[in-house]
Parts: sequence; structure tokens; C-alpha cells
Amino acid sequence: MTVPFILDTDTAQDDCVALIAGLLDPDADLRAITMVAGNVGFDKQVRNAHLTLNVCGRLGTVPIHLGCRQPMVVPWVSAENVHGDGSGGLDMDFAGTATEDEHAVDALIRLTAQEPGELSIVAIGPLTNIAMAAVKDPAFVRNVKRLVIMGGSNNGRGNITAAAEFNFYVDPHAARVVFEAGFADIVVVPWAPLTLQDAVFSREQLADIDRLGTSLSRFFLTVCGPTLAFDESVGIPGTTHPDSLSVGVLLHPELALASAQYHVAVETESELTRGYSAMSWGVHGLEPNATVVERADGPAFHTWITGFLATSTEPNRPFHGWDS
Ligand SMILES: [Ca+2]
Repeated sequence: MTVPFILDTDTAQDDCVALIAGLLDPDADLRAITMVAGNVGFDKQVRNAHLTLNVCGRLGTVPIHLGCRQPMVVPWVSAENVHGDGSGGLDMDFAGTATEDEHAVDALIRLTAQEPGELSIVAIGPLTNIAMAAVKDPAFVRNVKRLVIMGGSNNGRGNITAAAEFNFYVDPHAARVVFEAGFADIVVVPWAPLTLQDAVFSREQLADIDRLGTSLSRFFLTVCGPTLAFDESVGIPGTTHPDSLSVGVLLHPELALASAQYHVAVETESELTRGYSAMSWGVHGLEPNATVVERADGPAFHTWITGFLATSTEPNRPFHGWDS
């Protein structure tokens, strides 16, 4: 049985890997890509999604809906210092690549309403589109099967500030709306400690990927390369893959080795701790509103990703900025 879902993304680096998994995993039924303001410039993100579809030979096969171009309340903050253009300078001829006319928020509402309780969403960018859909149509909240969110830290370190992980920092109001909306099944894949423990690919593992010698392995290294230098400069020994892990825990729940019920609340007021996620573990008298993944099967996750990268694909168009 395949898992039908929508990928809500700010496509750059590991978002591209998440998209590859969503396109190539035989258990995945990716219905739509919805784009949200996040990592890099909005139009660059759309290009990165097309580049990823291209390397999989799937250009034009999954609709891309353009969503919110800025957070709900605060100005957009980019992560271009970390991600560059988000695809390591890759380019191709984009002539004729299309996106849908329908706005991402409307697509999220419509697609989930067509099959109430059947479609899941993996949200791997700021939560603006998801919050806006919940505000626009309360039925959306009931119609979503499972909402997997990459965001926050489990009372741990942030990555954009000491307190906050990027996705929740960029649109803390949206994150707050989503956790207060009443979704029946939210699964959170946090930055720390989970991603840093179980979803980092070491230089050695990246060298193994290089030896695969496929279009996909090359694409992966080109796209993820720019974050390696940044990650090492901040003491992380490899590339980080929380977005693809989020797709992984939807498609293969056994990748989550430990999870627990938490009440997740997101700070919106404080300048110092904007976007901080307070995850209460059941001793403070608060109703749980999410399942937080605490430990993942790192080796199985790595094997799952490299399985795709070993696959031979025929890109629809040649890449430029790809040295042979
Ligand atoms: Ca992302």
C-alpha cells in the first residue's frame, strides 16, 4: 500500500533529498509539491524543485503549487548564508517548466477535502502555508490524516539562534497556529537532539555516495556540498538531513526508534527566544498535541537514502554547472 501525501517545502539542499525520496520510494504516492517562503529566494526554491524533478526524470509529473511568499507577521529571513542558492550552482534550461495557477493554500485545502482522512502532509519548511490553510478552512485540520513537521528542537539547541530552529524562527506565528489548531496526528522531527544524533552523513559516508557514480549521487553531492562547509564550521561532522528523515518517518515509521507524546508550544513574543519550541513531556498538566520523534535508526535511514542515490535515472534535460 502506497502512502499518499503532499510535500510542503522551501526547496533547498535536504528538501531536494526529501523530494527525491518522495518521487522514488515505491511506497510513496506524492500528490503535490507546495512551496513556502523559507531557505532561499522563493523563485530559486521553485527552480530547485524543478531541478530535482529533472534529475529523477520526472519533470512535469507532480504539480507544484506556489504558496505564501512571506511569513504571517514577521519579515522573511533567509538561510542563504548556509545554503547559497540551495542547489550548489546547478542550472538547466527551464523553458516550459510550469507551476500550477492554484495557490498552495487552496491546493492543500482542496486535495485533503477530496479524500478526507486519507492524505498526509510532510511540512519541511516554515509552517505558513499549513497555518493559512487551517485559518482559511477549519475543515482542513480535520481532513489531514497525519502532519509530519520538521521543526523546533526538543528543549534543545537551535540552529539560527541559541533558542530556535530555522523553520519555527522564520514563522513562529504560523507554528503556533498549527500546534493550537487541533490536528489529530502531528509528528515532529526536531533539529536537536534528533537530527544531530541520527541524521548526519559523515565525510566517509559522502565518499561512499560519490562512488555510486550515478546522476542522483552526483546531484546529491552538488546540492548538499555547500552545507558541508557550513556544518563543519559550526562543529557538525557532516551534512544534515532532517527533511528527508521527515519523509522517511511518514513512509517507514519503523525508522523512528523512539517517540513520545508532548505538548508543543512555540514562542512568538520574545526577541531573545522567538521560535523556541517548549516541548512538555507530560508532567506539567498539559494535553499532548504531538508525537515527537526522539531517536531514529541512523544506519537504516542512511541505507534508505543511498538506495535511491544508487538508482540509475535519466534526467529529462542536461544540467549546466555539472562538470562533465
Ligand atoms: Ca526545508
